[in-house]
Amino acid sequence: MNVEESRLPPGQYVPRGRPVIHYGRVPQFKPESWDFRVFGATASGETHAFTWPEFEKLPRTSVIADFHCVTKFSIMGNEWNGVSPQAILEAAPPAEGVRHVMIWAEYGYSANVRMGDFLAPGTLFALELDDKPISAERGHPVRVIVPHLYAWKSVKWVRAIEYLLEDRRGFWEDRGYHNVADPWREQRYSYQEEPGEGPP
Ligand SMILES: Nc1nc2c(c(=O)[nH]1)N[C@H]1C(S)=C(S)[C@@H](COP(=O)(O)O)O[C@H]1N2
Ligand SMILES: [Mo]
Repeated sequence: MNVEESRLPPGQYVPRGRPVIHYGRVPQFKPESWDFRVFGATASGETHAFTWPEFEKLPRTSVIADFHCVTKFSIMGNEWNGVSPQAILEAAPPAEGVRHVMIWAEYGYSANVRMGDFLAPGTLFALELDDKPISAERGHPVRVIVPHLYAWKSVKWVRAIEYLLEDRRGFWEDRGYHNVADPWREQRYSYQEEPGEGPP
């Protein structure tokens, strides 16, 4: 087994090239009207909004990670640079009791993650891939990367996060996909969920 194979979760393969996939159209980035909102159960009870110049100035960090789509391809060794979820959490803290986060994109696409996955070391609000700004079709200007979960949780064109006091399903989780989505456990479909892994 070579290194790449040992890094591949069960059932995954490495394709030629780097596929691009998403549901719907690629949105147009308008820096003047773009904002990033933190809403739901915030500690202050208020929504916090970052403008593009504010968001761009947040401290940056890099993550090198593989990327696993539930349709079974994996893209290995991507270098992402961007803003850590901790930086956003510090600027707009959640209320006590928040254990889940809904990540929202343009056009209403969403994915829910547990707070532990949101704050995991690899999770990032990425602005760059391999030293270049993220391309339009890969999520420009900002996409989330949750590399340890199936890639539908890695929301492109992210515009908001919502702090949840109760877990709730996002776009694909509501359409038959697993609420947690750990590729190492092949958590692909919602029928595989164990008690406690999804909303009641
Ligand atoms: N906003 C948005 N983000 C999305 C999607 C989408 O349809 N809309 N698709 C997800 C899925 S299923 C995958 S596999 C990855 C694909 O990312 P890529 O195009 O960079 O390979 O984006 C994820 N993020
Ligand atoms: Mo995917």
